[in-house]
Amino acid sequence: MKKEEQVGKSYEIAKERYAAIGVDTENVLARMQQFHLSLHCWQTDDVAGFESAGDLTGGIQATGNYPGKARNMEEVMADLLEAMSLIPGTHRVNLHEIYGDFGGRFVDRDQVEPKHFESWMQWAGANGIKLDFNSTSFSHPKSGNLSLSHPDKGIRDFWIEHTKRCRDIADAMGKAQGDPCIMNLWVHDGCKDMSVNHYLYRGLLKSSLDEIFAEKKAYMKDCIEGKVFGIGLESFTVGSHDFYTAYAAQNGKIPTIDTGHYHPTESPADKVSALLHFVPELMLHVSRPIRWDSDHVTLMDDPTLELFSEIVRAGALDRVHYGLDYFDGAINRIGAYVIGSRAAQKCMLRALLEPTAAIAEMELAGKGFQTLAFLEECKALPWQAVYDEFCRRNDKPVGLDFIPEIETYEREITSKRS
Ligand code: RNT
Ligand code: ZN
Repeated sequence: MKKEEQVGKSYEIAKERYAAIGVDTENVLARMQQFHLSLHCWQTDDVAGFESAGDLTGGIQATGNYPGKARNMEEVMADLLEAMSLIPGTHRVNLHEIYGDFGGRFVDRDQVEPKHFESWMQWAGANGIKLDFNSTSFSHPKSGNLSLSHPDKGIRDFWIEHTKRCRDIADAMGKAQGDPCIMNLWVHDGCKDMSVNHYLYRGLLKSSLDEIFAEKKAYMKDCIEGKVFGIGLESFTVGSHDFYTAYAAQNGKIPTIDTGHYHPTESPADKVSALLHFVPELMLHVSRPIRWDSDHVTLMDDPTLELFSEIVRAGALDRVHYGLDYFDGAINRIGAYVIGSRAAQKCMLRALLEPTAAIAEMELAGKGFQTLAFLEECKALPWQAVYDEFCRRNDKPVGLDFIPEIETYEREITSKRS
């Protein structure tokens, strides 16, 4: 039997199995088509960007030196299109400020303008891709341990200016694409060691944010991302989860949940139903932390399944923006993109295939064992046949068929980069 035929037959059986528990797989497939990931451009080059050849700083680290990383804008664009050609559905691209088209000149962060992203906007338009954006505080001589919370007004103003300009760029992108550009703000600000100025730093960050957000923008949305600690900034993080949660709730901003930014036994998934009662929307940075915020390639693991299930169970599918945020330089970077993106889709698919309403009713009726039995059964139902069908309908490789495609691209393109 040919693979195409196998996929079709398996799907027909899966459709019946799901119908038997009240799940309409056609409806789920239609919703999957509307599920857009925001692919983080920084997976192509280990967060290097086009500004300088300096080291990655700011408490983050990309490990591995697999050959073939993208060296310029054309290569980043080509790699993104290659990855997208192997992922079913339509997806967005998430840019960092350091990936601007600077024309070979040095454009400092307080000088950046929408024109530096003109070529990205054209490329996105031509390929039917929507863009999201990030300000960049790391890897710059003016960003030591502190940026927006720096006690020196000159340095603080530099980063305020940078972030305001990034909002202008995001706004221009949103306007051009006729859909809001989701702009994330993450600053690494923190202390390596003991500090008695925590309250001061957080006060400064708050007033910097107030200044940055003072101007209303019609075509972009602001997200703020906290974390626990960064490398070299182990003792204190100014923009902690609590800080940004309170700020977002008070100011109607969007918290970013990066799945690597919590204590090891803390559940990012559990935050969904709590935060969504107080903030308008959520942004995700789906990653895979191994012992720390290591940004390993996203997999279909329990934390990610739980996160997507909580979103679906809260009926909040359209209140969440689905960014990815991992950067593994140890394996083929296109392969990393494709595995992580498809894993995130599988998590969403499995969440959508749950007969949530029926289980919720059982739970409310006090039917404890039946609830557990259903949840347990869902793990083993033939969701994979539905994912394969999703790939087939999108004319994308089914199963492992993306491996030879990536190997060809490696042989012909990425392996030739020095
Ligand atoms: C760092 C944050 C941040 C970055 C990107 C590159 O810990 O997760 O989102 O990974 O902005
Ligand atoms: Zn992140």
